[in-house]
Amino acid sequence: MSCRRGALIVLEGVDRAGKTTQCQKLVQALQQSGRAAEIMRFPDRTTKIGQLISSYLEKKSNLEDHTVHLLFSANRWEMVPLMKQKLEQGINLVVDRYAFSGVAFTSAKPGFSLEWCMNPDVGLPKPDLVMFLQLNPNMAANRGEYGIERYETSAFQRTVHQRFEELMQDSSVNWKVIDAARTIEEVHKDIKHLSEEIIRLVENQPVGKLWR
Ligand code: ADP
Ligand code: 2DT
Repeated sequence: MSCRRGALIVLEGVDRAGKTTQCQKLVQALQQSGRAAEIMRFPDRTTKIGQLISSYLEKKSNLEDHTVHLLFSANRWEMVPLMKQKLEQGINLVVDRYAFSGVAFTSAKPGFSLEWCMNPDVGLPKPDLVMFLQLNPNMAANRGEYGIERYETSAFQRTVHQRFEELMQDSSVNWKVIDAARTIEEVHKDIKHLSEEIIRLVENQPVGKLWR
């Protein structure tokens, strides 16, 4: 291969586990050590599909549950050409939520199986590493009140957490559980170490396909 590819690194976890804080710190740290790195987040609310999702999350509009699930997935698929391009250029992508949030949140609704929820995301670029920021609900509660968006209730979040636990049983995905109850710096140190390791490991390997 002529050029080393970037790694696709995903952070997942329940609300207020520290995903956004840690994505920003990781990108900064990678850049400071001379590596190209960019942040991405899903949903990406800037696209037309993202705007439909944003309006739904803000409870300004209602969408049927299957429909909104497929929109979240479409919002990832529409970014795939750009993601592939950046990875090929050697840019490491640090992603705040991905298909795992998609499955965990929809399957927390009554009548949705994990399998049905996973299907639309089968074949997406497969993350080289998925770090799950583990934080118990009491600790999360100490980090501030829930917001007013859809899904921001403790009962729903508990079910989402159970779904994440089920998804983490899948050994085809490179899951790492991170204890997110520690200080921001302690959590960052682990995340940076695991990320640097995976960046070196995959630089000459092709990007995989998720759940295929
Ligand atoms: P998420 O993106 O998972 O919802 P954020 O990164 O937005 O979480 O963090 C939620 C809140 O908790 C923010 O106010 C942030 O400053 C704070 N926070 C993040 N990580 C920690 C930590 N390790 N210890 C204490 N507070 C934290
Ligand atoms: P934030 O923008 O605060 O992360 O909240 N969600 C996210 C889904 O239901 N399906 C998905 O595919 C994704 C990526 C999680 C976004 C909210 O949307 C939920 C919280």
